[in-house]
Amino acid sequence: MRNAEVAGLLEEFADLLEAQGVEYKPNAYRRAAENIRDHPRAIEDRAIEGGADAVAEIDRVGDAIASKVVEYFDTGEIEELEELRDDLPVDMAALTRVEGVGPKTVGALYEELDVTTLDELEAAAEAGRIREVKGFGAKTEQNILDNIEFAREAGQRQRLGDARPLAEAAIGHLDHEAIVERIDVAGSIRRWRDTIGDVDVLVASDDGEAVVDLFTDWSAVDDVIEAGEQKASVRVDGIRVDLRVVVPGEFGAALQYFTGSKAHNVTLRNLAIDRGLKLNEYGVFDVSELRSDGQSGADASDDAGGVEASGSGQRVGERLGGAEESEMYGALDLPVIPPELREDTGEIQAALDGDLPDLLTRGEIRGDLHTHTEWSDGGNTIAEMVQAAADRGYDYHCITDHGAGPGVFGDAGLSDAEVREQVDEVAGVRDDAEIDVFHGLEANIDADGDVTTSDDLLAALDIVIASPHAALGQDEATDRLIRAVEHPHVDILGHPTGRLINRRPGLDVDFERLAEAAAAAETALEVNANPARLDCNGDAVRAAVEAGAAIAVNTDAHSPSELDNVRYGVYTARRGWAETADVVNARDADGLRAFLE
Ligand code: DGT
Ligand code: CA
Ligand code: CA
Ligand code: ZN
Repeated sequence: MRNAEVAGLLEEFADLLEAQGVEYKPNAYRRAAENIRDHPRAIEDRAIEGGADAVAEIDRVGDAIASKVVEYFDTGEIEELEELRDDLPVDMAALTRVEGVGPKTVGALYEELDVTTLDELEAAAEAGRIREVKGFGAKTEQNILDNIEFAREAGQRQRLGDARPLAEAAIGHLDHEAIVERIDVAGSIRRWRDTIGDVDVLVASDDGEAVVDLFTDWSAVDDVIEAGEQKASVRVDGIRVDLRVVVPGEFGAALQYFTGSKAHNVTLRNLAIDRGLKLNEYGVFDVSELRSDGQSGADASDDAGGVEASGSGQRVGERLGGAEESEMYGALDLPVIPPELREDTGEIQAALDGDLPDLLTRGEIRGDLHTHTEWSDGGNTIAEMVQAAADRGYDYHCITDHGAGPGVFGDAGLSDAEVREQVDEVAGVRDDAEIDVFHGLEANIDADGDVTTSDDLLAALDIVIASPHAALGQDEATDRLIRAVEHPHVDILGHPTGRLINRRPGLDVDFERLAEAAAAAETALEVNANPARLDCNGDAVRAAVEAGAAIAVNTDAHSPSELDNVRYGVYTARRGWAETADVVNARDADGLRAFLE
């Protein structure tokens, strides 16, 4: 699938047009890009088999854009895009990652100051040249300086929501082949970190070269970075994927080792050393009988089960295991520690004490508490969203369209009168629905922490989410959010920091203090499962759980398919040690009602 690649080109097209002051057209390109990215079929199949007409069948993709897509697959480039790039030879993706710098700013700064890269932008700001440009001031210049480092780092790591589907596609490509005995992801992607440096895939096979060939021949691969006998690295859609192949008898050891984190492994290995054990990527070994000069006391190779001489320095002592990850932890009398916890933040001690959390699981989520419909900026009717929830086996569903307020643009936010109108439609859907339907609102938190919907309307609704959508550049927002959490009608604080991963750092919040206030006010903190947000993140969840605050894992879905993002929220909550009992939407409908009351 090259959908993401094509979407990226169209977005660049949009940015370059906007930088030149073109109106409307950029948004048409962006909407087309979004739908091509989400399109379930490979865009290249449509373009090559059916031509522009078939591409234009995708919602919001017009004839002009469709023919550019076809041109791209026919010729390898889009001529008009090449011309735009020549006119404006800037690193648009990097520059627009700076909070407050959009395509128009990039266009102006190139025109006036020849800024093309982040380094040049920083130099211009430091020299005080940006404030001299018409339409810019000292404040904008300072803002750029403050945000440039975030933008630089954001370029280095991928969002989990982009990397995880890619990892699963890699596994799908490799898995069905007879030569692959076992396969799993490792590294940060197995730990469900919110951002990913590279994707690690681990395979058990006796024929490494065949697996490497299969991997590098994968049609999605844009670029083979390196390929050896037992490992290879490739680039797909700008994301690096590392493959390692090990013999089946060492799969568990390698999985444990390459899952990391490095800090977790260091602490675990030290624990092993204290017990006369050696833990490495090949297995777990009893080295208590070995002499201190490093000579093998026992005959290691016999016990290692036919391991070859190479690397035998690592395979010393009596082999206790390595085929299964459980043998690695088991040798230390530990249960397998869930990958999401492996950050060396107390999980090994908890495992030693028999005190690992009873983590939330995906199947325990009973309903989504934060979803949108076409009444605000969603794409579907109330009935369609409720049916989609029922299809997913949920017990209940909450409709929470946007209320009008700061940060909600155009007619996306409902007036009080519209919310009251919506009550009737929800009631109608409720009568026919297979599951319980709750009617709520996503209200807005203004810059001072006030909720901008009238109290009597909030009181009439089943559920109220309050979210920050404006003034997201505030340095210290804890008191602002505490005000919202303490509002008597607010049930859930939605996406608390307002961050957008790699795009906007979000509010600066002291989560310990916020969580204490939330616990006292019995307001839940949301883990927004939209992969662009993952907000609260794992650390914030941990603070919430420790303070006794409730968690809600919600998708903020604007369409049925986005309900499936819930897994990103569940794993983010797990990274924060959230137990089933901490999560309000892991309760049944009556339990939820009790919480809301
Ligand atoms: P990333 O890719 O930056 O998001 O983070 P990871 O954790 O996936 O790191 P990566 O891809 O460099 O390596 C995967 C795992 O392999 C890592 O979590 C731990 C293990 N590992 C890699 N290199 C070393 C090393 O030099 N020492 C130790 N102890 N472990 C390593
Ligand atoms: Ca990695
Ligand atoms: Ca790696
Ligand atoms: Zn929302």
